[in-house]
Amino acid sequence: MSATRNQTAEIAVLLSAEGRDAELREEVRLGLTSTPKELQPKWFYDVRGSELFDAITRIPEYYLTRAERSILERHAGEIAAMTDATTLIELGSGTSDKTRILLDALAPRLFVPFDVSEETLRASAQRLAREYPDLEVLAVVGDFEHHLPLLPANGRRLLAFLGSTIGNLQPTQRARFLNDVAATLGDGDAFLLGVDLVKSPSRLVAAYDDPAGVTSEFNLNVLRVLNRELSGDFDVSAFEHVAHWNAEAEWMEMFVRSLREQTVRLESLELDVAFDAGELMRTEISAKFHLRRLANELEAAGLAVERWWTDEAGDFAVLLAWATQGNTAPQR
Ligand code: SAH
Ligand code: AVI
Repeated sequence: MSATRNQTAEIAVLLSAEGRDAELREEVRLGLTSTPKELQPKWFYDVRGSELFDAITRIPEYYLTRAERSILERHAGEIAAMTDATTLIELGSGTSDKTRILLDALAPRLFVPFDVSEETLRASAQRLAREYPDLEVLAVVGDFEHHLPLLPANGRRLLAFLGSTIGNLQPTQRARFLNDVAATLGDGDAFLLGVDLVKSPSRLVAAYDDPAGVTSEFNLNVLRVLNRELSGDFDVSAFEHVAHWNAEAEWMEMFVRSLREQTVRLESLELDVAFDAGELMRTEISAKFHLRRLANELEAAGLAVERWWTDEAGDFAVLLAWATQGNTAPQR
């Protein structure tokens, strides 16, 4: 894959609209016919969903983005010196807002924002290409659960996965993903992972159930996605947002709760879905981590944690790791 400069990003599509549609249909059919019902969080991110997530990052209760930004601001120079990367790849890049801190410190030759949400990715990649005229920007539309082996392999790479998006994967998905990351990293490539840490349930619930109702809008938006993409007739006003701390699993979970007994039709799937009054459908988990335990998990997947940093309050952490099998960290 090569890219044209002139302040324009090149776009590579690994996940076609047809491929995405087929996956959406399969996952939604499975999720809505299971007991309990469940949807995968990656369907949140249509254009409106990405805008709503962006708004979430600015609400006072959602400390995650600010905490991660403060870590990057303080340690990006160190990360750049330790990795010496010439290519920065960002998985689940969204608007690549915090990434600018890494771009400024690293000054890589190539930046590869990677996301499943095509329109948001295209817009933010073009914005970055204009802002950084000397940077080659190659945006990749793909799914990080399927397409890691297809990432460009130019130069020494830093693979960043920020925002604690890893927490949105179920433990089995997470283990598979970490194995894929380890298999993808070549000699001297590094993995930079941002994670939210376990803390008081009251702060966590406030972060996922803000009084302004932005998270509620974000959550319920997934029903609008299904209405549009699958010719559904969800009455969004007949559902409400629920955020709950699952103490046993140590994750926040979001649900939509049916406010009445109702049947929803998804015409494209020729599927009628019955909801009881009060029935919960899970739309997201957001796991919270203990650093030592997470480092062991990375180790088991073949990733050796070299360093981690937290913000001053100890709310959030950024870890830097190398693959252990056949790979070596850069000599310093
Ligand atoms: N990294 C940014 C955005 C986080 S929002 C930040 O830290 O603020 C999560 C992002 O991951 C969204 O842009 C969403 O489209 C993307 N995403 C979710 N699941 C994905 C998947 N399976 N493959 C690729 N991108 C995914
Ligand atoms: C993208 N992801 C890490 C966010 C999170 O905190 O789990 C999505 C989100 N859900 C509710 N608020 C934000």
